[in-house]
Amino acid sequence: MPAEVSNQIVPKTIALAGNPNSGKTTVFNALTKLRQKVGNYAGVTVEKKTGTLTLEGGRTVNVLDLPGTYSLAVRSPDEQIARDVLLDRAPDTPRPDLVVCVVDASNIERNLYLVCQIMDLGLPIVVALNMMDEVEKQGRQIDTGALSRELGVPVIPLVANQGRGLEELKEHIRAGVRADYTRQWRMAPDLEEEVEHIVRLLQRHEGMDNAQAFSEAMSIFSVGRMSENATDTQGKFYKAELIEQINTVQDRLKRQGLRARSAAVEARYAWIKTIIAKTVREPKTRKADLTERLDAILTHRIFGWLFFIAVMALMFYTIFTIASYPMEWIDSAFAALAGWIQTALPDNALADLISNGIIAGVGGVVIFLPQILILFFFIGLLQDTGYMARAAFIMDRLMSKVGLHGKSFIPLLSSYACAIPGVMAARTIESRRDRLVTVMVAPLMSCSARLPVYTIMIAVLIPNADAWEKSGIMLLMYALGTAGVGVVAWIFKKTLLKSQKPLFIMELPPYRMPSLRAVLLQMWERSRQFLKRAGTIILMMSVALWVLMSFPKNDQLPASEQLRHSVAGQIGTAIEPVIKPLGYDWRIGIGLIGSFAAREVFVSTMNIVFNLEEEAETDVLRENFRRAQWPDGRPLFTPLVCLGLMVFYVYAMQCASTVAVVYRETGSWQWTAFQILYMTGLAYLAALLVYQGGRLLGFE
Ligand SMILES: Nc1nc2c(ncn2[C@@H]2O[C@H](COP(=O)(O)OP(=O)(O)OP(=O)(O)O)[C@@H](O)[C@H]2O)c(=O)[nH]1
Ligand SMILES: [Mg+2]
Repeated sequence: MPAEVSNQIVPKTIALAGNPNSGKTTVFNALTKLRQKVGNYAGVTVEKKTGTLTLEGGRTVNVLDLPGTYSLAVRSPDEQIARDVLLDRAPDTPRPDLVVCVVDASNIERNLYLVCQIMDLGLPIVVALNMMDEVEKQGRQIDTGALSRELGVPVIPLVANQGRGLEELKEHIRAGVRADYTRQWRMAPDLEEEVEHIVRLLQRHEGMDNAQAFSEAMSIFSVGRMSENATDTQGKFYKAELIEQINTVQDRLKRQGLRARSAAVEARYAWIKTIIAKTVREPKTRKADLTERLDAILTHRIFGWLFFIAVMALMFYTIFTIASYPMEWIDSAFAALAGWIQTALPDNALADLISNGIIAGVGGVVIFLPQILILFFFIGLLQDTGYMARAAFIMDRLMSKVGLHGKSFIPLLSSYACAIPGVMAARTIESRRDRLVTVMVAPLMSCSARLPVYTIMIAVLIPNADAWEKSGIMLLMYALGTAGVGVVAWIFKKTLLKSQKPLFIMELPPYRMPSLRAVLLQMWERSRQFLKRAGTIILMMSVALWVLMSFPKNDQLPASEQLRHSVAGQIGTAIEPVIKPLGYDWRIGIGLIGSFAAREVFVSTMNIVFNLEEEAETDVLRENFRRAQWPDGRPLFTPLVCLGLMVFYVYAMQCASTVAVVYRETGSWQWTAFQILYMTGLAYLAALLVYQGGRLLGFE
């Protein structure tokens, strides 16, 4: 083995680091064959993910996908995760022995800043120069060989989403790596001298190596004068003697008006500029590209909104039209299954549980799978084209009035799909208070689990409506949720969580052709979760509710009275006085209580309710709804009740999984409990307003 490669090591753990939206997860998925979510906006990955890369020859390497970050000076929790791993402060993760810096080559200058900071850590580095296709489109040329020589680290051009360059990257990992570059950027000589002084102190007192000591010195400078109980990046306490000496240096710098931190930023950028000048050739002429032309319309003050509303309306229209066919197939399949069970099994409690409990409950929810698929097809398109970031941008204009900024909108828009990723995406927000406000309001956005409830209520409300009318009502529900977010956030910002209006910094990524794979992947992933919910939480709730609705059996009572005297019926009856002002009877009460576990459970519960009731002549829920009556013969599901129920589900926090995630992300059961209470209260008031207000106006 030649001497010069003898100190190369084959890495055991590699980390993918880079700016947000530079393609880290795309590279990660390609290396590990996993399917983590990618999307064309900043802040898709907010947790670190681990996978395994199998190299030619069978050797395996751990791969870490990190959240994107612009610099190692941390501002938000997701960036903190990336920084902790790189500085070896993450207790559960070994320090990577190779960092693959994924660089968005079409934004090379800004991206190299992080590369430069990571180089200061002294770890072996490979630069994965991604998005080379976009560089070509821009008409620029990057001399990757020269770039590698100038930086002193390997540079591998990549088009990760087409799989180009990945073999070279793997080959590089296999061949082994080492850190044999030196820092090339320099600050003013007297500053350098002082930095050097501290580096020597750290080496002597703390036993750090040169690179460790340097990055430690830079972070000491960024904090300023050290306190008595300062700790190093490993969390170890500094010796008092060392702190004193370091503070002497800091004081001296201050007297001379030298600012190490900003000097380092400038020096890094100056170095990057010289590298860019030597390695990047700009096109002679530049015309406005597609992104700029599209954005002139799509982020326009008026047209931007019109387009957004049109997209949403189209989405719902498709959901109502195309989805209705497969929904009918699923429905008849379940009906056939239930019929077969009834004939195949003797007429006993088990048959009843299967056909009236499980099939009615789970089947009643699974029917909605086609709608969920279509919803996620659209959401996937919006995310992968880059339109999502524009939607956040136009919303920002409105929402800055209530004190929320654009960064809250990615979490909120994600909550249209599901509040869980939405709440987690709030990690990208720097200010703790703004993060908390976002978490508190995110579940008010209508998620996919509301779809079944809305759909069924709309079908009862306007039986003969066409798909456009149905879409209109659906759009209204989504708008009500979004408006609720605005109002509630505004109140929070005025009262409990006062903070300054944050600066709006959000990147608008270029529009990209959506990758069909990424969209299909998300549809698949989401449907899997939806079906898993149906098979677990909904199944369990269906069985539990069936038991509560079937027992105790009372032979003295006529069959039609059995349900009412069951445990569930008695609970429903007990809360009837509370919900009667909303126009609901005890049967709806059972549905409301059941759906505290998950919103879809409302639909499955009502299915079970009407299947158990003797007079039910049909399995079709909306028919049963239309036929349901109060004891005095008045119809139960009047238009106002349907509308009120929808509005109730717009605002109510009926989702145990979201509650769990909110608790995890806020770390506070007080805030978690508060959220459940305020949302339930809001839901009740809104439904009351619809029902009683509507009656005052003469509707029924
Ligand atoms: N044109 C082009 N697009 C790419 C390339 N690599 C990734 N993309 C797209 O860029 C977008 C961002 O990719 P991600 O892999 O989610 O980026 P990330 O760095 O993980 O982003 P965060 O998790 O938000 O930090 C996605 O829409 C990808 O499909 C590439 O080489 N060329
Ligand atoms: Mg990512």
